[in-house]
Parts: sequence; structure tokens; C-alpha cells
Amino acid sequence: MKFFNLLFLTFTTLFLIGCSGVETLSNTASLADPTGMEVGLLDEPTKEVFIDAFSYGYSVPEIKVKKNQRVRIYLSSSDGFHDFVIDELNVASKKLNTGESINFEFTARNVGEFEYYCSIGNHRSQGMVGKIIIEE
Ligand SMILES: [Cu+2]
Repeated sequence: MKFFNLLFLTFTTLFLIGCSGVETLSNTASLADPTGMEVGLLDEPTKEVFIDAFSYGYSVPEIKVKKNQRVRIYLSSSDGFHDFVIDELNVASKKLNTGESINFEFTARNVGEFEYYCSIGNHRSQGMVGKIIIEE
């Protein structure tokens, strides 16, 4: 009986050592990875932008991001039927009624300045536009 207890204890100990060993190894690997820092710099964190749409405008008139940065838009409509479109980036949101909200993501692939606008009726010409600036 004692032998089995000892055996059990030995296996448990080995198992625990094994686990902590794996953890230490992976931590060391990520810290020691010389490209880790560079990847971190290239991969900007997702840019989150909260935009309220109303007749006729957006609460955020300008968005600035880096090339290839992920952008997550939280879009709500406090007044009217609206959407959010960027032709050059193939972004076209769902259309929102008053009180609705959605969020969606896209990647800022092209460097430049692009207009985002509401594609409903004549909202765009009423001034329902903004600008996204994507920098190198
Ligand atoms: Cu609109």
C-alpha cells in the first residue's frame, strides 16, 4: 500500500514539474524570440472607434490609422436610418434604424485619405461624410 502511495506521489510530482517546465519554456521562448519585438511593432492593436450617426453626420469626423491596422467600428444611430460606407476599402455596413447599433471590422489596407459616408438617400450630399486617414 505504501509503495503505491509513493508511486502516486512520484507521478504527481513529476506531472507538476512537467507542467511548470512547459510553462517556463514557452515564456522563455517568447521572450527570447528576437523577431517578437518587431512583429509587435508592425502589428498595431485593433483601433476601436465609437461613432454615432445622426441626420446628417457622424460624431467622429476623422479616423487616423496605420496601414494594415485592423479597425473595429462601433456604429450606432441616435437619429435616423444610416449606414457607413468606404468604397476604396470595400466597407459597407448594415443599415441602422434609430436606436440600433452594430460593430464590424476591416483592415486599413491602402495608404491614403478616403471618405466614409452614408449611402442612404441624399445623406452624403447633406454632409454625412467623414475621412479616414491611413498612414504608412
Ligand atoms: Cu444617413
